[in-house]
Amino acid sequence: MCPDTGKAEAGHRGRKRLNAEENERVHFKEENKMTINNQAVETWIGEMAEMTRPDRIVYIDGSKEQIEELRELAVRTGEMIRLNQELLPDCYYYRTSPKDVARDEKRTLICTKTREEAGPTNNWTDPQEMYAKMKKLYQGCMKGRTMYVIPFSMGVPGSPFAKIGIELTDSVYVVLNMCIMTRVGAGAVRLLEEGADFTRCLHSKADLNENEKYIVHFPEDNAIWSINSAYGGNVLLGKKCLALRIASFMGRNEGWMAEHMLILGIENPQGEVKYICAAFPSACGKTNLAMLIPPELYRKQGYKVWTVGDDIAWLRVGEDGRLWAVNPENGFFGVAPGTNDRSNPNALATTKRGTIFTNVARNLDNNTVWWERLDKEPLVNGEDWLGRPWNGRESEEKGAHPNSRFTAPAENCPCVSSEFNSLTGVPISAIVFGGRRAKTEPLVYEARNWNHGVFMGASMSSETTAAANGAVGVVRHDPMAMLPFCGYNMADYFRHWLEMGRQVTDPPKFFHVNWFRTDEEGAFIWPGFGENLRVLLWMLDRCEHKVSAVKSPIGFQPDPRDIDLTGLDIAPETMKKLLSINLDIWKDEAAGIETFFSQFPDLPKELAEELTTLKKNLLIPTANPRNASSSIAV
Ligand code: GTP
Ligand code: SPV
Ligand code: MN
Repeated sequence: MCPDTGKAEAGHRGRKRLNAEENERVHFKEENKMTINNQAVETWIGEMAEMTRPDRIVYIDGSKEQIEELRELAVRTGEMIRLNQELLPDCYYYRTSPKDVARDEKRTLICTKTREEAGPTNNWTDPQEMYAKMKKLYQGCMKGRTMYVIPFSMGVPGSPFAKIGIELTDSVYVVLNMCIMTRVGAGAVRLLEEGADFTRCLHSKADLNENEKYIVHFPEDNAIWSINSAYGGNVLLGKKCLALRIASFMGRNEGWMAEHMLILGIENPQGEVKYICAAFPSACGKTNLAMLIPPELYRKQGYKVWTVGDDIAWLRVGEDGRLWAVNPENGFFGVAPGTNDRSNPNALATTKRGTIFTNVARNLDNNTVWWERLDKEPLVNGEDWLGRPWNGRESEEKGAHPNSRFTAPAENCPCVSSEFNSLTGVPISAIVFGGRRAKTEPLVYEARNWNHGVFMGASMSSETTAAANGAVGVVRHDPMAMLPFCGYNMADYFRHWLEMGRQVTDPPKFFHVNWFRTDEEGAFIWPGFGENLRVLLWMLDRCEHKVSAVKSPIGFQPDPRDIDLTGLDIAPETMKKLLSINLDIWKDEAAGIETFFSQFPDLPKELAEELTTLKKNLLIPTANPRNASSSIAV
């Protein structure tokens, strides 16, 4: 039985029953009691409480004391495990229900007034119908529980980019994660008291009934309702739900953009920093690229990489006509497997304090955490992500779930940018699109102009990953890595991108990358990770007109000699292979793009024109890189 509801326990194995006496001792210090002096806020909280019937309502101020009390509560109820506080201070461990381990795209809806406004790529139901259905599910679902009120800001409060939300939840795990991922408390409350509008976010884990799980967005009402999940993107409503789906809708109406992009700064030996945004689908390398450590050769020269964001960028046109970006989040919800001191030492360092680990394996020798490829030695005396005894030497199964995650404060990150809290953001020199493609996409190429860049993003495909429920490794179209995150009709989203291009008078350059090309044996050809800097530096050289490029049917490609391979064991032949495109494969690709686009009756004509150009270009043989006439001016 679930301790605080009396309902059947659908997950959280090993959770202790909380007796009435213990429950009594759960209290919050008087100074933590707060109110939000805003009639609309009070009315809404009252209505939601009326429907969900919690025993108590607790306002979250984000203070250290309150967070500590909630951690203690979670440990007492068995919801979380306190990890070794010497090795991992303030770190906790959490397991979700075994079937609640990733975003659930099938159960994620965009409920606009008309189906057309949500578009062909989103699940849609009439909002009134969905409200009615969900009200039934929410009825009394917080009985015996506490409703936590989390006022939060996406972006630094007071920044022109910032948006305010309030999440109501019955999950302590959600509260503690939101306190890492967003800016909770005073700043948001001040803006609310000044009358700021806010996104109404309601979450209940209810009884984790997977057949009644819904993550529903009502963009026209600035509201998000989520029920029957306790996993990351489904329940940390500031993240994908607000900062992408709702924000993309707001951005279209208000003239800005919400994108599934990392933001990084590259500092050159002269101390100049240039910023790049990159959109890759889930589990395709955003966190890793954002925290990249330059290869030794570059470190010695003085190159540095600074992390502004690893997942979401909000972009506006500055007064100078450039595109400026902020990261609306305050922490990282990163993929654990594969993170180690060679692949991403910065991410690993970020998780050493104040981090919540979800669905990784636990090392019982020292009460720390473990996941696949953390180190060379397999975990021997462990517990897998399902809580079963696990010995990595003997077990055929994985210790950590492939989508197991860490939630870590950005301030822990050794390479966090000094601009992380900037109110105005950072100016963007380049926008990069990319994904996992075994064969089709070359290592890198450049768009001819803004519209071609939009086409490049709109026609992107990538292999699916464990970040969402469903098959893994299936190639699907994922425009701008936003297929699961666009809060309105994707044809209108493309139109908005094109419109933004008309407003940006000093535009960034667009590039497409693929770190995941494989050889005949299926092994990755490009070493990736830190070495990706070599490709980024070529991009910046292009932005600064320092190198020429070669025309190809799909865009401008580097002269292979312009990507520095010093110190890498990559033969020039291999580089050529990485940059090559196969015209037959690309003809199929173009046909696939045409089919994908055909579902949008209202596709902007600019994209149809770009497709026509691509098809025309594919009949032309690839230019010889050494042929001067095919080089374009810098
Ligand atoms: P989300 O948090 O789901 O949005 O994922 P993400 O885009 O931040 O991806 P992340 O950086 O966590 O990487 C996902 C997986 O890809 C990890 O297992 C990484 O080890 C792997 N990966 C990241 N960068 C590279 C790379 O350059 N080359 C290769 N081969 N693998 C990479
Ligand atoms: C992703 O899937 O892109 C994530 C994880 O970053 S989640 O927050 O669950 O969406
Ligand atoms: Mn990530």
